[in-house]
Amino acid sequence: MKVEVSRKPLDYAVNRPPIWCPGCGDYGILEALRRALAELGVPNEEVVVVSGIGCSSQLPHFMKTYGIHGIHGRAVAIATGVKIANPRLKVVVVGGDGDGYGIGLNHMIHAARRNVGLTYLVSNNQVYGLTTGQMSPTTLKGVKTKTTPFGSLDEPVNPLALALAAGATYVARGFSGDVAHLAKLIKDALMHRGFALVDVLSPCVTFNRVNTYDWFRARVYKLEEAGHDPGDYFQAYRKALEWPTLDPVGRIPIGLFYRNEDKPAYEEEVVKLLGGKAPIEADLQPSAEAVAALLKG
Ligand SMILES: Cc1ncc(C[n+]2csc(CCOP(=O)(O)OP(=O)(O)O)c2C)c(N)n1
Ligand code: SF4
Repeated sequence: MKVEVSRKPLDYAVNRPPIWCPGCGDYGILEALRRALAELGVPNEEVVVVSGIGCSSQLPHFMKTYGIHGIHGRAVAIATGVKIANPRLKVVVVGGDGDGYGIGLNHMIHAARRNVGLTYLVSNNQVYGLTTGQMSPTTLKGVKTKTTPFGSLDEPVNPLALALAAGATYVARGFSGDVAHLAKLIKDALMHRGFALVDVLSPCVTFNRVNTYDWFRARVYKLEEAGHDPGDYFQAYRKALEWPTLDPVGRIPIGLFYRNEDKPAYEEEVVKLLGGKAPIEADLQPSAEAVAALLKG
C-alpha cells in the first residue's frame, strides 16, 4: 500500500541558511519553489535542481533534493540530459538572466522547440549580481550599470516573446515580491507536460537601484484578472510584447501567458523510440553486429 505523506515547504530546506543579501529576490523564488513542491507532495528524492553560475544559481545548495551547481549558461543543457535519462524526475532549472538569456540563451530556445519537460525558473534581476553589477541582457535601455556608465544603448531581450516564438508550451512571469502567486505558477509549471519557462521579476537590492520592489509593485498587473486567455497563442504573444518591448517603463503583465498540453514532451518521444523504456532502464549498448552494419553503411 502506498502511504501518502503530506509535505511542508521546510521539508525541502537544508540545515544551512541562504547566503544572499538581505532582501534579495532569490529568497522569494526559493520559498515559492519549496511551497510548490510541498503542495504537490513531490518526494525529495524525485527532484533535481540544476543551475548555472550566479547568485541565483546557488539555489540548489539550499534545497534538500538532488542538485547540480553547473557551469555558466549550461544549466538547461545539463538538465536536458537528466530529464531524458530519467523522465520520472521533476527537473527544475534555476539561474539568472545573464546565465539564461545571455551566454545560455541558445539552450533555452532548443529546449523550448524540443519541448523538454523542464521547469525553468529565471531570476530576472536585469543585472549581473554575482560579478557585482554589470549590464545584463534584460537591462533596460538607458539604465546605468558598472559597464554602462552613460546608460545602456541596447534594447533588452524579451524572454517571453522569444520562448513563445521558439515553441515553448508553458510561458509565465512571476514576481518574487508575490510569493503566493509565484508558487502557483511554479506548481502549474511542475505539472506541465513539456518545457515550462517561469521568468521571475526578482530585484537585486544591491546592484540594481532602478528595478526595485516598489518599481515593480507600481507596474505589475495579473493576467488572470485582465481576462487573458492562456490558450490563445497570438494573444499570449501580444501580451509578451507589452513589456519590455513596447513599453519598457509602463505596466507589466504577470501570470500565465500561454499553456498548451497537447504537444508530446521530448522525453516521451525518446521512451517511445526505446520501446517503452526510459534510457536509464534500457540496454543502450549496441551489439557488435549492429555497429558493424552501421559502419558498413
Ligand atoms: C564562462 C563564464 N563566463 C563568465 C563568468 C563570470 N560570471 C559568473 S556569474 C556571471 C553573471 C551573473 O549574472 P546572472 O546570470 O544574471 O545571475 P545573478 O548573479 O544576477 O543571479 C558571470 C558573467 C563565468 N563564471 N563563466
Ligand atoms: S548581489 Fe544582488 S542578486 Fe546577488 S545576492 Fe545580492 S541582492 Fe541578490
